[in-house]
Amino acid sequence: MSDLSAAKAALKSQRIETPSWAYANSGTRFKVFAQKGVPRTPQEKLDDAARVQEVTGVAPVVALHIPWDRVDDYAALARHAEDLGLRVGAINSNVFQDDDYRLGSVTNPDPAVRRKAVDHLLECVDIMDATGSRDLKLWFSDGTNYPGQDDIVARQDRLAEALAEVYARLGDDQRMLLEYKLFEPAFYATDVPDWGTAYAHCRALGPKAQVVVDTGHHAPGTNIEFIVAVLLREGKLGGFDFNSRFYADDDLMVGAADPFQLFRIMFEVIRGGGLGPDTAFMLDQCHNIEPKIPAIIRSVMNVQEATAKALLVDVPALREAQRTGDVLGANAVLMDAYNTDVRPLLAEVREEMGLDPDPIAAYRRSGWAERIVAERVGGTQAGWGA
Ligand code: LRH
Ligand code: MN
Ligand code: MN
Repeated sequence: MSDLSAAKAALKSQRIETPSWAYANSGTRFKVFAQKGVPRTPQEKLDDAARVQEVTGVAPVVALHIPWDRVDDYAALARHAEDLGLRVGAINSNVFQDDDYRLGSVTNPDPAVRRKAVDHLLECVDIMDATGSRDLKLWFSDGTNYPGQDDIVARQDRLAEALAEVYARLGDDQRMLLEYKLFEPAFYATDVPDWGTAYAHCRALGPKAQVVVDTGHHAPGTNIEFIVAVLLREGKLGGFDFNSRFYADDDLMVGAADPFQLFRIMFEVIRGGGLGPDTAFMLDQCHNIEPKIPAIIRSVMNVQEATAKALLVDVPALREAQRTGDVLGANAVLMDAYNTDVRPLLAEVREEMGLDPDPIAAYRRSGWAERIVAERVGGTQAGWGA
């Protein structure tokens, strides 16, 4: 798309979902560095998310994580979101932080543990009903550490059975997003290690089951945009967990490590018709050493910049170069778009949306950072880290 007004319209309507846990303290397995002013409750995480939305205008959706965001009254939490101009995004389930899950959750050899895990997933669907959330996000830490520890295929069968029970519980407008991850915490065989395994389960389940691509969950060198293109072609791309990695599942700001990869991903998203609301553009990040709210604003801007560049690709010129076998010409079309400075275009888009052209500066001026340091004492940990 090289039509500027169409590109601007697409940028204005794109929605980026921020994760509640990115607002809270987090760390590595070695240390959680507590920051001043972090939220103490799920409500306060939403209060911070509203500041990101205020200055970016494209981040009105907030993903929750259960039990990290456990409250007595989820409908009231959703009303709090609504009062702030937000809505509740994906409900992220957690069947990885309990002693019972040492040998797995839904793939555990013990049926009682599997029951407990499935009951949690069903509870997450209840929370979706109460909050109006569309997406149930499933990530399983299940797997084995040693060859022979358990039967690989039996574990797949148990997984399929659990997913089928949860799938049957979904409402008409609800979806299940299945996330894959190559390794960690299982080090020999993860039960959902790759997009192929996730795809096979989703395909068997039906149209409400979709794959979610966490950009940090692949082996180094994996061509993630190829996976995105194939999933879109199959109608099975449910969304993204965006973040950056240098080594493993680093959960750094999206677009920080490899903005070119993010551009290539967004180009395939646009090419495959995936920029609309059927794709959940979620962040899944932890800001361990940097200030959290500005880091989330920066991440939203990084996604917007990659999207803007991808929208600027001269597709007719690209197709012509491809048709005539002009290898260098085709590559040059993509690189021209990637090398365009889209910051003035995004500043214009923001001004047309009634926003400050510089979201970070607008946030700094708002005084919110000073206010939360003064008002909030004893922030909570997201649930990550030691
Ligand atoms: C697992 C994961 C998954 C979890 C989130 C906190 O590594 O990416 O999405 O729910 O981190
Ligand atoms: Mn993730
Ligand atoms: Mn992860």
